[in-house]
Amino acid sequence: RTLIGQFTIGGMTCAACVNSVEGILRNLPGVKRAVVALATSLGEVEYDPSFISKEDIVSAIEDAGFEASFVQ
Ligand code: 9UX
Repeated sequence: RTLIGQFTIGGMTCAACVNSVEGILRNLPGVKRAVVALATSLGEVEYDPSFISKEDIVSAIEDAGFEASFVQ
């Protein structure tokens, strides 16, 4: 099963922030695809909910020093 989650991500100010957030997301177990956009502060993550929850995804982003909240 695959779900798509959309997140607002705060605190990204340069392209390297985007790369680091995408890298964090792509390394999480159960994450199949992750794309983050600097201009809109939005991220989209395709994930398997039997491995990871949207709350865990938010926590992983926040542990890296950014703010995150789940949109839908
Ligand atoms: Mo850019 Mo982001 O110099 O954590 S990497 S601000």
